[in-house]
Amino acid sequence: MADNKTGFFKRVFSFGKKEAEIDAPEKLNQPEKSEQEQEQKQIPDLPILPDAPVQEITAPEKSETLPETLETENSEKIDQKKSWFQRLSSGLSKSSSSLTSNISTIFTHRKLDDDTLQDLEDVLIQADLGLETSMAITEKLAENRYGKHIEGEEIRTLLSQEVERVLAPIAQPLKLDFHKKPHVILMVGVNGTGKTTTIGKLAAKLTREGAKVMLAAGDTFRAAAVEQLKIWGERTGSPVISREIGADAAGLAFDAMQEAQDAECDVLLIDTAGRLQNRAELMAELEKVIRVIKKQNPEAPHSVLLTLDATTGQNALQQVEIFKEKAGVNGLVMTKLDGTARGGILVAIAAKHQLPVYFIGIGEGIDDLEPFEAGDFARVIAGLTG
Ligand SMILES: Nc1nc2c(ncn2[C@@H]2O[C@H](COP(=O)(O)OP(=O)(O)O)[C@@H](O)[C@H]2O)c(=O)[nH]1
Ligand SMILES: [Mg+2]
Repeated sequence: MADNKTGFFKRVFSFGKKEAEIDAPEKLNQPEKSEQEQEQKQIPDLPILPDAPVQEITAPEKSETLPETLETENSEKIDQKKSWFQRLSSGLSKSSSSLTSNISTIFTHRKLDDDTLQDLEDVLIQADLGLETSMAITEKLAENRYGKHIEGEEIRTLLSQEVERVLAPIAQPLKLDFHKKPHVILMVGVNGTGKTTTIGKLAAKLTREGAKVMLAAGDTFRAAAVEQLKIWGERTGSPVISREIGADAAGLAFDAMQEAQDAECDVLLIDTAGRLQNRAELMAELEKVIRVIKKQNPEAPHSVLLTLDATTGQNALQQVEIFKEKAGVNGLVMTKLDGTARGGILVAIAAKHQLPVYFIGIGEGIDDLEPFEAGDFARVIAGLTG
């Protein structure tokens, strides 16, 4: 079914047996199913789900499948027509143009010497790439081109190569194992970083693929947050589990786990209230939510995703550290790469933390979230056009 489809989803989620082998090796020891049993399993309610175990699911082109009800804004319609690379380029234009214009300024009519190398290193550090990557780039340049005239284009190419080298290991697809029923994704992060929006965008991607998705409004502090999630629930046709304002978030998560299991959902996306990483009592509350989820299923949450707002720059590094320690974050989503000059922070985070970055957000719209691609990102940030 999926073999003839190509497109971005291949990079987004992996499904099926391959993943089950990785995540649940004990499944391999189970006896082979009879052909009849397998045949029965081939009549799924949800054709894309792991009942077709050897398939890696790919997505149809967005423009073909986007239901009309989701086309809410003209700007979104226009965006869909552009390729992802173009959209990424325009989203990241502030980051790349400030970087590349500073590089051009340094090298206009100047040779590559100690002064220009130092200036370049400063520019790269200012662009939030981190000391390690900035030094690696300047050292590489010094090795090969010291004392010579060098063109901006050559530096941009080298910059792109070095950035890609750092990012490649952490640009991974989010692997969803639908054998889990549900695969539980807990979304955590500082207030305003894009947790709820990212849940909505992910629910849209998943439901478009036919997955049965449930949402849990775990930000029980704010009525607006619950309403916001309900709107995403309506847009994506996903039921939303919510409680009255002020209710215990852990209790809600517990109930949502039960409901998602009873309803045989494929994915349960649990929202949480935003919290600063340095507020111990709020982090303890998050730990409690996780403990309670584990009471329902010791393997859950299967994915703990941290949303990072690219506009916050260096503070994101500390957020990763603490949320990783306290909440067992095992993947990142970087949001708001549009409209910031600080997109280079992704490179510093990659170099430091080695956590997979599954998605990047480049806008508020339903389609403004895409799987993270190291090569594209590196070329765009270095100001290369193709
Ligand atoms: N420009 C831009 N805005 C975003 C992005 N992701 C989220 N937002 C906006 O950021 C604000 C906070 O997002 P929200 O999901 O409520 O954050 P939360 O507090 O972590 O749940 C909202 O206005 C979102 O529309 C993004 O990738 N780009
Ligand atoms: Mg929220």
